[in-house]
Amino acid sequence: MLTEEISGLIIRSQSGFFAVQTANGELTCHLRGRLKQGKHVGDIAAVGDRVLVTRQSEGMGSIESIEPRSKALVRLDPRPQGVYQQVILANPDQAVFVFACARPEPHLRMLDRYLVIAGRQGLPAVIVANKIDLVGREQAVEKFGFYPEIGYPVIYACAKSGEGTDELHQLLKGKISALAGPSGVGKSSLLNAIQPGLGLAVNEISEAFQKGRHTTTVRQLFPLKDGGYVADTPGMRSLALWDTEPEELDGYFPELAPLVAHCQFSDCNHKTEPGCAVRAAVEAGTVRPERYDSYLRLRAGEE
Ligand SMILES: Nc1nc2c(ncn2[C@@H]2O[C@H](COP(=O)(O)OP(=O)(O)OP(=O)(O)O)[C@@H](O)[C@H]2O)c(=O)[nH]1
Ligand SMILES: [Mg+2]
Ligand SMILES: [Zn+2]
Repeated sequence: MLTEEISGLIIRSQSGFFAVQTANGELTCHLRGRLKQGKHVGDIAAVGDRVLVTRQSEGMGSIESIEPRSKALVRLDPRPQGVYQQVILANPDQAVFVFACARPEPHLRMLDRYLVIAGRQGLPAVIVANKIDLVGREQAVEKFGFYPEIGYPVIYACAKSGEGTDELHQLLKGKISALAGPSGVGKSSLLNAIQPGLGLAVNEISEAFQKGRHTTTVRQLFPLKDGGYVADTPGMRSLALWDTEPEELDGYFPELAPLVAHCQFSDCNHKTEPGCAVRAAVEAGTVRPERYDSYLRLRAGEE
């Protein structure tokens, strides 16, 4: 007799086991042997993958098939037998980047790098500017206010007072979100403000990650009570721009992308060439020098 296949979502992975959320509860699953056959250059199944499973015994099951991923956050892991593609998160709907207005000072070049990574993976990105209590809204807008103009919404928040947390909650609802940001900016505090205990749970997982146990670490999607999941993605920084060609990079700077067609030379590097439309825009003040600087540094392969 054939066992019935049921659909589910991988919400946790640890040491070759997967927790799959189905309509009838959670099953701890392993991968069917045939899925592992052949040569693999990356994770076969990952958190965020939609799968078909069969129930084996009480609470246990097998993953029979994996739906093709729409997109994935991938981290390259150099191994002796070649570079391995670790899937940090499959099928994310959006990236949410949390920075603090102060303590720690926002490192906007890092944010720009994150934005390129999100763009590269086809992910809409939203910025959360937290700790507005430390600088006041006006100064916060001075720092982050130009991002919406180039296509990245900003939520101004204070985990302490709860300001902006409803807006963040609305953003996360019903979606799979990859959350990232430097340490100490208030990611856990914001999640706790949205749902008590959520930040704490996320912290435990991300601490294990930061201890460097990248290959054995647990990855997890945290469910929101009213639908949707958040995944902490502490490895965001190491999500290399590996296969990004320098010429391709301007495509991930929304304010630069439309300019390059107007450069005098089609192979313009936007550095010293005459008739460069990008540099002209920087000089005219329509492109922010900081963003241009981020662009040049990323293009040069800097971190
Ligand atoms: N003044 C102020 N402090 C905040 C705010 N949000 C968080 N904090 C404080 O900032 C510190 C770091 O907050 P966390 O929530 O642990 O930061 P995190 O981003 O989760 O940090 P990691 O887990 O290390 O990545 C804590 O002492 C919080 O109390 C805020 O809106 N205003
Ligand atoms: Mg935290
Ligand atoms: Zn140019």
